[in-house]
Amino acid sequence: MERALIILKPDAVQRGLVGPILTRLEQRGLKLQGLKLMQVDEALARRHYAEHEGKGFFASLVSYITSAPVVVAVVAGKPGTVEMIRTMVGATNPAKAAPGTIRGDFGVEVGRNLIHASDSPESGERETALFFQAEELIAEWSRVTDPWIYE
Ligand code: IDP
Ligand code: MG
Repeated sequence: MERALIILKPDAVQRGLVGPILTRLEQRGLKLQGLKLMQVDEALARRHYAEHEGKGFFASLVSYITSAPVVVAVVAGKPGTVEMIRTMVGATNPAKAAPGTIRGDFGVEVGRNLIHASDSPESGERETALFFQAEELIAEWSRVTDPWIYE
């Protein structure tokens, strides 16, 4: 199994898009391992986005992600899942994201792009550990639909 950390950013929560966005991931057949509402503090935001420190948008990114509650989820599937989720999420700038993607269907601006998704299996593990304690996750559970999703 491979997993991604998903953050439904403050704009997604404020706009009432938690359900519609999670529905897309569920409908695809992906399996939840963790899910919670939380407020990200500045320290966590800076660690999560450490790769962007020093860039012009870093301060506004930290301010955006800490501005109101977010919903975080860990979503798992077979190898290739992280890349598949990134395809579902769409380009970083919603104005350039393809229709049918989450950002392409719900957003218009890069500073309000609704969702974070890990960009590699390694990021998925690193980010999951940043946002969830081990006891908050259920890594192995069976679903009656599993054989109807995976051959
Ligand atoms: P990603 O979320 O598609 O992986 P990254 O390049 O990792 O995109 O950037 C992280 C986040 O930083 C983006 O989702 C977006 O919220 C913000 N961001 C990236 N580039 C810009 C920019 O040019 N202006 C404003 N915000 C940006
Ligand atoms: Mg990224």
